[in-house]
Amino acid sequence: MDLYCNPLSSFSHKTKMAFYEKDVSFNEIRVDLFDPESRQRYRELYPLGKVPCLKTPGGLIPESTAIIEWLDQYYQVPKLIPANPDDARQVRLKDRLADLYLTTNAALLFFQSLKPAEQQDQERIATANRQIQVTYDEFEKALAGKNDKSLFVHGSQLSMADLALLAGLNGTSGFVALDHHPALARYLALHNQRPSVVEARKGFKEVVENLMSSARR
Ligand SMILES: N[C@@H](CCC(=O)N[C@@H](CS)C(=O)NCC(=O)O)C(=O)O
Repeated sequence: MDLYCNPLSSFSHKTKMAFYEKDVSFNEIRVDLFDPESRQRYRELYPLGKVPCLKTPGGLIPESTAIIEWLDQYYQVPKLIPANPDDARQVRLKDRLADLYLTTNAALLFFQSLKPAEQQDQERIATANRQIQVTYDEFEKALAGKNDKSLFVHGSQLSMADLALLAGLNGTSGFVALDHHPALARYLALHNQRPSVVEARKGFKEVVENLMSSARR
């Protein structure tokens, strides 16, 4: 299986964490999102040009959540989406909240921060900050009172919602501090040590630093 991804992409991290958690091997193909030729070549495979995207013998699967749903169907251990429909629905909801209001806004804040102050869109930045705060509040409620052994956003086991949340927090926590969200801060510190998380984020810091130093030049 070929997984098209990029080290800067939190949605790629989320997907890679699922592969590592399940110990399923894959062939990583890095798409250089900053190189027009590489982007064009990739669009011939997947016209929307978004990563991650998984090429399976049965066809192409785009979208981080859809990839994890597929993985969970064919490689069931450990389950990342609970079998119980109510639990599954809640995991999917938290996955959506993390993707739409954390990860997406982290990317927005990051790319805005690379622009000179006078070119930054303050309205979009304010909206992103507000959505992140509100989403932090939601996740704080889900985590409050849990001990380290069951510090997962739904129930007492790792799920797709945790992968989405960890991917999102990796980006947002650099912009919106977790000072007023102690359970979330403890959650991030704990899971940042998790081997799947460490492995999935390899290369991320270097790409971020390169982009920031080119923006300063
Ligand atoms: N909803 C998608 C979002 C994917 C996404 O936005 N990927 C970004 C990188 S994190 C991307 O490919 N950006 C390149 C582009 O928009 O052309 C998912 O969950 O996979």
